[in-house]
Amino acid sequence: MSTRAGRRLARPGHSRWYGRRVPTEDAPRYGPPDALRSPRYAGVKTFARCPLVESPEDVDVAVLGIPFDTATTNRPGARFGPEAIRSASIVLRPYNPVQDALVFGELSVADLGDLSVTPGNAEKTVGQIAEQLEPIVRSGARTLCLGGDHLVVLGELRAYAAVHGPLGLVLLDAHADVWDVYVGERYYHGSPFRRALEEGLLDPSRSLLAGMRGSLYGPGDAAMPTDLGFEVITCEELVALTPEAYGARVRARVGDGPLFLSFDIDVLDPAFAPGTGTPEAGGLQTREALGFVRALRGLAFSGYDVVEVSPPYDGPGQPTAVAAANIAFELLTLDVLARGDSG
Ligand SMILES: [Mn+2]
Repeated sequence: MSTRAGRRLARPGHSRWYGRRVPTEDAPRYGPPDALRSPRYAGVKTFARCPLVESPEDVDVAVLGIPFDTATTNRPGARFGPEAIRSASIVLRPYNPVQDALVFGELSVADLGDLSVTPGNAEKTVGQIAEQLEPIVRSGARTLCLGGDHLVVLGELRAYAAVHGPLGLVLLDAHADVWDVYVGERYYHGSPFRRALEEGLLDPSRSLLAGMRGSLYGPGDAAMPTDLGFEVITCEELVALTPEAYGARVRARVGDGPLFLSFDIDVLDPAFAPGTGTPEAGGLQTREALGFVRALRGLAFSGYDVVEVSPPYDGPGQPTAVAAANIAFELLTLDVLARGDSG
């Protein structure tokens, strides 16, 4: 790269790879390049074609992959989830018409690459995730993490709680993930929220878990999350609610204080999201899930994730990864709607 090109590409409002991004002087520093100058399928597959950067400086939302699936109990493969979601995300356009939000253009969004993990060591990996995320959280950026099996959220919550204190949790998931021990292991993808409670990372009285369904180990399992202080909306109840009614339930529950939103792709029916670690029949359609997420507009979340995408089990056309990428876009939209363009 010539010196002149280096200066040109370093200017705010420019992408490293594709040249000029948004034709205004006060545009945020980072965002996807203009697809009318280079097609959306071109280039390195970062999230939504946002630039790959190392520092959270000038970043409103940092997208990170967590390529880890050691804590999976059934179908592995979520270690490849970030890569698949990134590939599916390249066709995201800047504007969300349903929410009337110019996501890329109001938010500075960058892909900060993948976190370091240790395949085969779940407990160590949780610590690594927390250690790597905490400085990004301290910088003031929100994070949108792409899993990875659901245990990764424990590392995310450690980082956020270290900065903000205990968080309210809004969870969309087929499972409450509050089981205790599985085949002798305390750190697995069915236990992160029980571990988070034990560590004081969550405020269950400000948390609402929705979408739970499927067979259980015994009659006591269904009451487990409520016994721990969480509110639960089962999938059977959820599908009978309008998105607005669901949004009202969440608002009534979470009150004021820091919030985290975790979206497990297995809340979708396996017909819509076959590529996941623990599929459960009778879930949401992709369209319904988008509606429930959109109904959270106005809530200010500190962090977000989309987890449990397992590409080896995905179908032709990668419907699971496509759904995950679009859910991620809705999460970014929530961030715009909650904060405006100031980040
Ligand atoms: Mn889960």
